[in-house]
Amino acid sequence: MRPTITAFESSPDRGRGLARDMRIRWALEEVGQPYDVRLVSFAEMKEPAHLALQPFGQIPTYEEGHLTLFETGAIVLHIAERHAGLLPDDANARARAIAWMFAALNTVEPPILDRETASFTERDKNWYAERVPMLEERIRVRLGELSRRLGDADWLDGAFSAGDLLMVTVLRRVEGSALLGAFPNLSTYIARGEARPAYKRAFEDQLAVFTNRSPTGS
Ligand SMILES: N[C@@H](CCC(=O)N[C@@H](CS)C(=O)NCC(=O)O)C(=O)O
Repeated sequence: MRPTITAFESSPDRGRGLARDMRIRWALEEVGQPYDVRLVSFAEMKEPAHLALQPFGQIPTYEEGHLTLFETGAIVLHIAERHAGLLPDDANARARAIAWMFAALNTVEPPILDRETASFTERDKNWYAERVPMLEERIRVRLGELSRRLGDADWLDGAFSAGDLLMVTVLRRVEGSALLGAFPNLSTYIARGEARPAYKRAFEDQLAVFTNRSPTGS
């Protein structure tokens, strides 16, 4: 059954692919599952119809027949469990790939989001200048740990998995920043993810929302 996801009608990143619908688009492209996209405005996201799908008034959501899901981790896991290509067949390797999905969202993303949120909401506060180096140091620690574990491998644990998909989308939030500069293997890792044909199709489709180009045909 063809799923429908929601995405920003007007994303603050103007199509840089940082909005989290990108994770779902990429996962669906990886497994070759066509999908529809319903664009929602910020106002609509806070209205009862959308809150029934996503209790926190956010995107993305995922509807497939009688199933409605929210939370990108849960949605990517659902897609990965029902299609080949995003999780290994071996039970232990599969469990490790799922652990990397959690690591991306629970361990690596939080310090990156803390820094982002502070830059949006605390910039005018007198403590901001003092707080930023501390927030950046927390990110640096995590990136260092991840960089050491990745080493010169292509992916986090064997073949590309849903764990890599989520990790790359998380790391893209600091792409181009000095924070990532100290970890060239992470920059190469992101580039490796971005070079995947499925990533490119997903990226073009989310960008098309802003440039009014036709989607690639998902
Ligand atoms: N943990 C959620 C986070 C969802 C989220 O933060 N979505 C953002 C867009 S990327 C959003 O809808 N922001 C608007 C808002 O929170 O009002 C997930 O992974 O799905």
